[in-house]
Amino acid sequence: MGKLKHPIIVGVLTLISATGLYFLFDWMFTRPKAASAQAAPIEDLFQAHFIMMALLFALIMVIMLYAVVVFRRRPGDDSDGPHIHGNTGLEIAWTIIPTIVVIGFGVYGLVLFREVTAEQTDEMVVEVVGRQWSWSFEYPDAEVSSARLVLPVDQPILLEMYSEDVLHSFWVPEFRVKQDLVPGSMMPLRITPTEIGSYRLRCAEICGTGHSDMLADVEVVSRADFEQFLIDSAFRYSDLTPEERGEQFYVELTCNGCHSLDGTVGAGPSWQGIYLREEVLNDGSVVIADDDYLRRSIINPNEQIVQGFNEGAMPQNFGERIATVEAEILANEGVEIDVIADLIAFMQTLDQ
Ligand code: HEC
Ligand SMILES: [Cu+2]
Repeated sequence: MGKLKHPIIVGVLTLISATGLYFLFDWMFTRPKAASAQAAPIEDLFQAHFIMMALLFALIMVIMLYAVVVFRRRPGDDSDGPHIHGNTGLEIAWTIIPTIVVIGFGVYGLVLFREVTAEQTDEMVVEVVGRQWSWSFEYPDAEVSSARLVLPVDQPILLEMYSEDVLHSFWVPEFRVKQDLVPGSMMPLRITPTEIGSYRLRCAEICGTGHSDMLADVEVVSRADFEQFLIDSAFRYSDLTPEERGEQFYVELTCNGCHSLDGTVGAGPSWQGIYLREEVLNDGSVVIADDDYLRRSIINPNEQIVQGFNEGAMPQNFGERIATVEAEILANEGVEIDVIADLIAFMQTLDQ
C-alpha cells in the first residue's frame, strides 16, 4: 500500500457516501408519478443529475473531512507542513474534467430536448387557451370545447396553445414537460399520456392576482371513454330551445347575410318585428306575415315578393338545404327538428 493508502481509502469512502447520497437525493426530491412518454427521458435526466450531485458532493466532503481527521496535528507536534507551490497536473485535471462534464450535460440536454419536442406520427391536436385566470380546451376535429382537458391514453397529442392576455405556462407535473403561452403566438407542446388517471393543470407563470386559481382538471381516459366524452360534449341542436336553434340556423344558413335584426334594410327586408307584421307585396296587396306566409316565403320566395325587392333575390334552394339539415340532425341526434318552425320561433322574439 504505502503511497496509495490515502487515495484508495478516500476513493472507497467517496463511492460509499455517493451511493448513500444518491438514494437520499432521490428520496428528498420527490416527483409525482411519471405519466407521459416524455416523462421517461426527463426522469433519466433527473437521475443523471442526482448521480452527478452525489459524486461531487461526496468527493469534496470526503476529501475535506478525511484531511481534517487523518492529517490533524497530534499533541506535541510543532513541525511545519510541507510548502507546496501548486500542482500543474491536478490543475489541468480539475479544469478539463468539469469542462467535459458540463459540455456533456449540455449535449445530453439538447438531444433530450429535441427528442421530447419531436413531431410524432398520428398526432391529435387540442387547442389550449389560457387567460386571466382560466383555461379552456378545444377539440377542433370534433368541434367540442371543454373546461376540462380530457385525453385518450397512449395517444400522441399536440397542444396548440394561445394566451389571450399575458404570459401563462402550461404545467402538469406528472407529464414532466412545461411550456409558456406567449400572447400573439401559437406555442406547441407535445405529450403522450401513458397512465389513466386524474391530474391537475397549473399555470406556472405568475400572471396576476388570480394566478394561484388558474387550475384545470386533466383526465387521461381510455379510448372508449374519450369517444364518449366527445359525444357527451358535442354541440347538440336538440339541447337548445326552438328560439335558440332558430338563431343558430339564422347564422348557419346565412340568412344573416341579407336579413338584419335591427331594422336596417339589407339585400332583404329586416326581420325586426317581422312576425305578424303587415307586409305590402309588389302587386300592392297586403298580407299578414303569419306562420304560413313565412314558411312559404322561405321555401318558395318567388311566390310572393315584398314590395321594393326583386324576384329571385332570395335564394330559391332553401327548401332543399333545410331538408338536408333536418336529415343530418335526425341521423346524428335521432330527433326530428322543424327548422322553419324554429326560425319562426326566433322571429317571434324580434319585436322591435
Ligand atoms: C341573398 C340574400 C338572401 C338570403 C341569404 C336570404 N334571404 Fe330571405 N329574402 C331576401 C329578399 C331579397 C327578400 C325579399 C323578396 C322576397 O320576398 O322574396 C327575402 C324575403 C324573405 C322573407 C319574407 C320577408 C318579409 O318581410 O315578408 C322571409 C321570411 C325570408 N326571406 C326568410 C329567409 C330565411 C329564413 C333565410 C335563411 C334560411 C333567408 N331568407 C335568406 C333575400 C335573402
Ligand atoms: Cu396564468
